[in-house]
Amino acid sequence: RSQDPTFSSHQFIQLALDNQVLKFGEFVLKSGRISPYFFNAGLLATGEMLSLLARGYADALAEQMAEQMAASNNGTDEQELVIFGAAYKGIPFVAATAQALWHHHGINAKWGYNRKEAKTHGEGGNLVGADVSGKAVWVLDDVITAGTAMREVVDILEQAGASVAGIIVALDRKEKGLAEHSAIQELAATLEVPVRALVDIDDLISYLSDGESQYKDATQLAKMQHYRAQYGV
Ligand code: OMP
Repeated sequence: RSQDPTFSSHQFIQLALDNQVLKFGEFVLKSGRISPYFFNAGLLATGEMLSLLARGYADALAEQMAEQMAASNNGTDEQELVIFGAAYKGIPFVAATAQALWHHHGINAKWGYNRKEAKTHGEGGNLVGADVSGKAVWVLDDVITAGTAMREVVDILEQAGASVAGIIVALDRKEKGLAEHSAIQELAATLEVPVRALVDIDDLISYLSDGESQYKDATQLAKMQHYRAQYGV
């Protein structure tokens, strides 16, 4: 058993299904949509799953940094990486990702997060960790459906004088946002930044249709495809 997992979407989906992080049934979403599946990132609650997730975020960030470096003048610019996780679920993810960036990529990222309740004593404020003011910050989050949660995080950062450098989510459900485009496409277009996902609904659908998978299930697959036809992009 690996003590040092590299990210694979196949392994991530399998672990998520084995641990009920991904569940099938009938779920009312934040957007009001009724979904035949739900991804509960709060249940990524083992060392193995947290490490795999953090590795996924870290690998995606390292790739982005390398691309930006290659695109910059002569490829030698020192790039600063600031990462941000929104309360509450984003907090352990951003901390674990900072460690994975350091251990696996030698990248010394600055990391921070917000509190939900502003502190009125001590240092005050509602941001903790790296100072994001004046910085372009990468946001890590769990799931994107219609994009509401992510727009709230963007507001928090803008109020703190930061801008968004890019967004990485664990799962992109690839659903319509405010209009006909996907929530991810809308965010990428309005913020003009890269938005990436470690896995998406198509990865999950192909996993469920794979003959090798113990989760292969024609009825569930049909429900997923029906939902996808209604809300998907
Ligand atoms: P949007 O704000 O519509 O993009 O929904 C994203 C948020 O919904 C996430 O941050 C979660 O709080 C929650 N959610 C999940 O956690 N898992 C899902 O599979 C679906 C949702 C959801 O309600 O859409």
